[in-house]
Amino acid sequence: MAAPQTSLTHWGAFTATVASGDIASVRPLAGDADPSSALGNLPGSVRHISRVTTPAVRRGWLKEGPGPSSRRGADDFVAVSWDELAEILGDELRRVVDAYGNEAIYGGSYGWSSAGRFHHAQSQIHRFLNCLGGFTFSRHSYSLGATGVIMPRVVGTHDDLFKRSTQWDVIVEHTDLMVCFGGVALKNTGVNHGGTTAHPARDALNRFRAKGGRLVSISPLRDDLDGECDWHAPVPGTDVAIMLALAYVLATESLADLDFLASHCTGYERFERYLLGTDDGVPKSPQWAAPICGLDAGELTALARRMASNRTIVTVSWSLQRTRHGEQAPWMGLTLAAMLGQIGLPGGGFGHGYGSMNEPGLAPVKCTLPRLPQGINPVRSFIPVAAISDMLLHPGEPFDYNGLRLTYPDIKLVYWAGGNPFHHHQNLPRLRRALGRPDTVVVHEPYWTAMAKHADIVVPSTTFAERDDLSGSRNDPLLMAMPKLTEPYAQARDDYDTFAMLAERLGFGDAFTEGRSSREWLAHLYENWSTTLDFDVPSFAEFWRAGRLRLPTDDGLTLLADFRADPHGHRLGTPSGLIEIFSADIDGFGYTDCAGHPRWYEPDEWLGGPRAGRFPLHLLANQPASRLHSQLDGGATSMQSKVAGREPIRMHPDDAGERGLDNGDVVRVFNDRGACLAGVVVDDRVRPSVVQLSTGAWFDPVDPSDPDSMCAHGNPNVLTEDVGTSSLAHGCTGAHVLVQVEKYTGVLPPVRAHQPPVLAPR
Ligand SMILES: Nc1nc2c(c(=O)[nH]1)N[C@H]1C(S)=C(S)[C@@H](COP(=O)(O)OP(=O)(O)OC[C@H]3O[C@@H](n4cnc5c(=O)[nH]c(N)nc54)[C@H](O)[C@@H]3O)O[C@H]1N2
Ligand SMILES: Nc1nc2c(c(=O)[nH]1)N[C@H]1C(S)=C(S)[C@@H](COP(=O)(O)OP(=O)(O)OC[C@H]3O[C@@H](n4cnc5c(=O)[nH]c(N)nc54)[C@H](O)[C@@H]3O)O[C@H]1N2
Ligand SMILES: [Mo]
Repeated sequence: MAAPQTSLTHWGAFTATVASGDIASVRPLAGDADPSSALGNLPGSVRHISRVTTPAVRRGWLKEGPGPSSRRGADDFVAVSWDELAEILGDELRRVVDAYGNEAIYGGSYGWSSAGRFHHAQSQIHRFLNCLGGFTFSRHSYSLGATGVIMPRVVGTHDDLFKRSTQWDVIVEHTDLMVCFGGVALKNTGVNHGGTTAHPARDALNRFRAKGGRLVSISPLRDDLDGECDWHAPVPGTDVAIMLALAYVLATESLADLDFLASHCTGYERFERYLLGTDDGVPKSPQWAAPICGLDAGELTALARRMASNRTIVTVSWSLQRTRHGEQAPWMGLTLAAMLGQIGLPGGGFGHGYGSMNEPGLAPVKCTLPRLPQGINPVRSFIPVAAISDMLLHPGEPFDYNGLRLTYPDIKLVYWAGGNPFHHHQNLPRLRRALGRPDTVVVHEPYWTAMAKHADIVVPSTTFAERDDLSGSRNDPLLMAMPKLTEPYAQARDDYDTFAMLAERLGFGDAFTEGRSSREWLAHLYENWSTTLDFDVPSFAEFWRAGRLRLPTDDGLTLLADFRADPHGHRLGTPSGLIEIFSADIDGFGYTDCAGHPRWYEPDEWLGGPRAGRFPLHLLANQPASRLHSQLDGGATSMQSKVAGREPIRMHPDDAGERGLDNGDVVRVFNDRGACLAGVVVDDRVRPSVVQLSTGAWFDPVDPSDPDSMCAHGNPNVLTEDVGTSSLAHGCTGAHVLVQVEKYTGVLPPVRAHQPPVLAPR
């Protein structure tokens, strides 16, 4: 056994022992107060049965050549050599570019891949495709699709809401009351994009309580805020109605800070007409909200008064914007905080994403980070990221996005590296049909995910454990060396080496590699970066030997403190320079699903609407506690969470009893879009009429040749609707869906999700 080595993932840093070419054990980094249990998925991940061991081509594609096909996801694969792969893939890229132009390549390639800065699959593929002449790209993320469009328009930024959020220490010291829409789900703070070396949120909440701070959690799940708090369990998706009711009390009881609204905001008067019902005759009072949200009007009134008489921070989790009309919750949360007048005061104001990611509440580093230059994309064609199926199914058709009228391009080749659309996208039956449309689908993957199984050309990638890299995350004080832990498994290659090989073949090898090996790139990125700093750092060799480098951080931040102190000197990046409670620009777009000020819209997928008559349970497809998305779903922590081999579905004892269900039963979860199996966990911490089935179980169609086939494993995206948040952002709406649940009485299909497909030699 080699000496233990330290490395890191998006869910934490650790020291690993390695044996027989695989990770044997991991220990969290010393000093991490609350390490993520997902570290338990790492042992055995290098040689897991689901690894892609060879370059492979779908049999039908090899036989018939490029073209639309309904066989994607159902066909066998043929193993090919690296030389054959280079020829096949190089020729196909050339064919598509020559015949249709670079716009016909979709290279948005959304996904989290691994934590290193250099072997970041999305950066690698974008650099490669830019060298090839460009590609149709995607904007924003599944995480923050709505926020990424609405918040820059109304508060001038979205990144700074997280990067420069009010820090935990400031909250502990100054806040009296933390009102948390969506709770502060500690399971999610395990994770940070780019890696994280410490997890301070749990300790911060405990210190906050010990100092007398009070927590209010507004969430359908009790354990979204672990430990003592006032829990209000609303009907999911009704937070905007709740916030309006709180705002109404502030407005009508002279508790709103009119000075702050006049000096730092614009458009309050317009909004207030809506709030009071001046024009529509509907005052958005607690009495109005109560039947919508299922909370008591008196309790809402009392909460509003309490908020006004304390140093209060209003926090909105990211989940609230991953639903239809998702623009409204962060906008209305900001508006509510503005009415309280505490934005920019220590411990008061607004927060977005506490308990969504580790980052909010942590100090940002005072510098940029090393980054692989991606080059320039001359192609202007793009989609909002969650419009992938719409794009593939509707080439040439117009669509609305953020005030623009755009057209979907005609995609011939889809090229993915570092993401799993069968994890992240909604309505998988529709996605399967959409993926039947292009001529060719290429996927780089370490594992046989459903996306790899739906590809025509599969390229085996190394994992982070099989190559040298370095980390870096904007709110993490440590830059970490990520040394190779073991040799690449089977025929896996670094994405960089695959792209370098293809670039060479296509005639732009030097432009892509600049003559550097990946190890030389690491030193180059580090050294280039170090020249941009106004402080000294050790040489790359010294950094690599030490294994980590502590970066200076900006401590003690309060979100928007500068703006509060001097709204003219620190104008926001909005048209008015102020917080826009009314946005003339958005109003001018004339969208029926996103007006000029925050307002309540009834979603289709909610318990108060007609659809609930057929599908009476509200399913929360939230982030899994046992892993990051679909990554390492076959690992120990993830597998231990399964029930009868299926993803657990949590439900209230009343809903279970009504259906004759008990712990350990396998159920069919269904609606008119699809169905999946799941394993029952009965739990009174779930609000009645709500069920929770986290994302991430690998999609496992019982009949792979039928796009509507049931998933045997429990992937909630067979159920979710593929619709954008609104015409403004077209963000992901996967968080919520209405379903019915019944005991599964048929013969249980085996779970084959982690098995590789049939692989024949050529
Ligand atoms: N219903 C519903 N759906 C959702 C959500 C929800 O709340 N509800 N949440 C959404 C959110 S917020 C997100 S961010 C997305 C996440 O969606 P994704 O980011 O697409 O999910 P991951 O499982 O992280 O996929 C990363 C893939 O990269 C692969 N990988 C790892 N390292 C490498 C590498 O070095 N090279 C290559 N080529 N591949 C690598 C992994 O094996 C894995 O398959 O899901 C979204 N989908
Ligand atoms: N362990 C783990 N952590 C993760 C991830 C992971 O895969 N695993 N993914 C990471 C990523 S990429 C992202 S973007 C973030 C996402 O962060 P979030 O979007 O905040 O995460 P979720 O777990 O989907 O939702 C948090 C909680 O919000 C509650 N909620 C859902 N709908 C509603 C609603 O309508 N009203 C109210 N009041 N509450 C609601 C749910 O009960 C849920 O548990 O998580 C990150 N953290
Ligand atoms: Mo995300």
